[in-house]
Amino acid sequence: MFEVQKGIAFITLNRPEKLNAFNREMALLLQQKLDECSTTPEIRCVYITGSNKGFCAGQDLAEVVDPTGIGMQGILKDQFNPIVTKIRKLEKPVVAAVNGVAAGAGANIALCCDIVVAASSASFIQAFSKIGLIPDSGGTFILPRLIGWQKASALMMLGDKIFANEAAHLGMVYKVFADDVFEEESKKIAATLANMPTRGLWYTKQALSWSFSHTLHEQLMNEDKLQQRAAATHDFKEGVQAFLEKRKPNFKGE
Ligand code: LHQ
Repeated sequence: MFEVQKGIAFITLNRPEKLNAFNREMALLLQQKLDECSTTPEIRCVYITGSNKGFCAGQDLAEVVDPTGIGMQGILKDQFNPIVTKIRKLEKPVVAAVNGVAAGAGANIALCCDIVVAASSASFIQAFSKIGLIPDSGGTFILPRLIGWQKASALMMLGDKIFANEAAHLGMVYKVFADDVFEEESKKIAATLANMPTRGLWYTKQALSWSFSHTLHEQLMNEDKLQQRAAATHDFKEGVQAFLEKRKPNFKGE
């Protein structure tokens, strides 16, 4: 499901009977919607959640073994890798609102988003090892960077289910909200982001991504370059002006 409201694109993974596990159709549709988010200037934040009680149970395993289906070939190349790449390259903040269980590729797609929040009953499972696979969808890149090698290694090898509070304690999740206020609170975060200086947020996202593969010296130069760009935006001028005039800024995302 896809809906745009007040600068936020709400994407709901919607195969509730399978805890929103990805079949090929849903994976390609998500890619299409992420492209739409990228090219629509009015969209200034993307909010991804799951319908009903799950967030996403990863790949639909029934589709993998279906003799008439696509099999293993191309699942990562055509389905999950482009999703992760599109989220990381999207020049707008992406919020993962993890409302329920997030397993396998579903967990790692959530973790690659810019801000991950979870309902207190939500859980995360690196389910891959339980079926003889390796963690994919960027999990081996992002999880050790979020929580450290040792804990990532244990979660990935044991395939333990961890609940939202533990995930937050480990550093996988920004905030946990009680189930009854989760939707409201997580949408407030998206609303805040949609009214912020969108270009500056994109440069922040870029700088953070680059920090994984650059030295401090290179990163200082990257920051300088990106800061020049941020300083050239309308929103920087507006932010400074509003501060000096002691009023609320009116950012346009430009
Ligand atoms: C499902 C699924 C599912 C189909 C729940 N598929 N039906 C990359 C490369 C190539 C190939 C494979 O994939 C990948 C990337 C990956 O994502 S690999 C990891 C794939 N995901 C999993 O292994 C997780 C499988 N699911 C589970 O372990 C459990 O369902 C979890 C722990 C997520 C939730 O457990 P419960 O809350 O007890 O729910 P449930 O198991 O009863 O599931 C509810 C329904 O959803 C059930 O159907 P049914 O008809 O019995 O009501 C499940 O069969 C179905 N479902 N996940 N991935």
